[in-house]
Amino acid sequence: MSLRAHRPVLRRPTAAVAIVAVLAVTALALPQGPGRPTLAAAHTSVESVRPKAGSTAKTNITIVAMVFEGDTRSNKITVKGPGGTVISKATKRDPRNDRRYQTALATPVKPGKYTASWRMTAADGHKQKGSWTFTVKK
Ligand SMILES: [Cu+2]
Repeated sequence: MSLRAHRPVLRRPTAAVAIVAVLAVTALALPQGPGRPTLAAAHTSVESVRPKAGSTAKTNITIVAMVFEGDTRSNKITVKGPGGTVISKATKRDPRNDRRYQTALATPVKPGKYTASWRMTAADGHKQKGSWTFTVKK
């Protein structure tokens, strides 16, 4: 399971601090609001998933959802059940929040082990992926 997204590998901490400081100052100088350029937006990580990793859901589950910590361009969630059967439908982004995604599931969902995999492109263009598992019981 890798809920955490990739982190930048910075060999020179002092340089990293300088870059962050420049970006922070630049971000402060930019106008705020939805139209704000995403200059300072870095690659991001997962804030939360539903159902939670390692949790048990009931067979009446209809949605798998994700929230990222930062802005994203796109994301695709694929949910596979017993035997590798894909039960997720198209991934939809919240039209008002580019950090939130969900997919409807083909119902009824059978009891068993499920894996939700995701492939996301962050606002900075970096591609990231990960997965988590949950169980469905009657
Ligand atoms: Cu990145």
